[in-house]
Amino acid sequence: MSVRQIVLDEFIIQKEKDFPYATGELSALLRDIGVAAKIVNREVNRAGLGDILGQHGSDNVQGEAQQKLDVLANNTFINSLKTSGMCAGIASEEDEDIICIDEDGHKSHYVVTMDPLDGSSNIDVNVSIGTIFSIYRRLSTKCPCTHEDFLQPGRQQVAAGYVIYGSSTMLVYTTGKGVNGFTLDPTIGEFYLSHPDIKIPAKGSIYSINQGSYTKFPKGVQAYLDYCLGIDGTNPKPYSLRYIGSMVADLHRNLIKGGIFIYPSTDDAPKGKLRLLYECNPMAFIVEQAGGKATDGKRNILDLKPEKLHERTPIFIGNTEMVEKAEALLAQYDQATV
Ligand code: P6P
Repeated sequence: MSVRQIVLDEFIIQKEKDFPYATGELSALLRDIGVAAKIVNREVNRAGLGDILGQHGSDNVQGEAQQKLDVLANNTFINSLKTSGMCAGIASEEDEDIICIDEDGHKSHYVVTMDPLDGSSNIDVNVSIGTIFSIYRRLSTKCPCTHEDFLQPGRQQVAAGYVIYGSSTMLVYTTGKGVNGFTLDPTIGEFYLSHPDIKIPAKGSIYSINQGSYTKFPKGVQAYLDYCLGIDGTNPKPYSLRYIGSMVADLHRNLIKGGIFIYPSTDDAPKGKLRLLYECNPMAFIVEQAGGKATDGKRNILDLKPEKLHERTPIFIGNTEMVEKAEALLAQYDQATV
């Protein structure tokens, strides 16, 4: 008789034993995120059937046109976290400032940063998109929470994860003791453990970057791309370019198959495009836990001290060997990537 696969909630509770002082608060918070992911999944999967496609008619704090699903996903996760009673505050890529939840004095110990729907420009063309989140222990002790609770180095994350709404919907997360992936069975609305203890392959032959911006990249990045393509003659087996334009999808593929994802600085965006709090820190925590590496071209992403809620950083993330090859070429061309 085949052993029934374990569901997300059971797994979270089982793993609580890894933390001797666990109060169950973090477990409850992770379960609440799982519930919100199921609600967003339902809307994403029927996006073409209702009036949920297209632009919302507003811009987010990044100045990016919000898709209707961006707003729905943001509100869904905020509402789920507000009612959980386990979250003291939220910083969302979609909102200019933090959202403090503890006005009623309930002393939650955790805050959440999130990109509620990353890659949303791909919604209308049915390309995989995702949700990305981090959980930190709050530093403040009084209610409400403060900005310092959210401006912690990524190394302080207690958990990080993403949901990929793709050919199947998966939730992948870490609490600092490895990375585990769960696949949603939509017929019963349960996430089942499908990818236990994910490790990024030691070698990779996929590179992911918006190569169309080649001429705007630092010379060291151009040199790395020339290496990937075999143009500089030193790479015996040129790599394959795979780029979806949805960070969660690109990173999930590279996590499973091996590869490097790069969003570097460019002439017109010296800090790159991706946000440190909402995209780079959670993904760096996950990839590092899976045996990979994530830097800004020089410094480990998780060691960066955020100064602003929406600050951006260049990112080189994936196999350690590939990231270090890119870093070596950046150093050789002595290009400051930040
Ligand atoms: P570009 C999506 O808008 C996003 O934030 C990431 O998911 C993705 O990796 C990146 O931007 C794509 O940016 O400039 O290549 O279109």
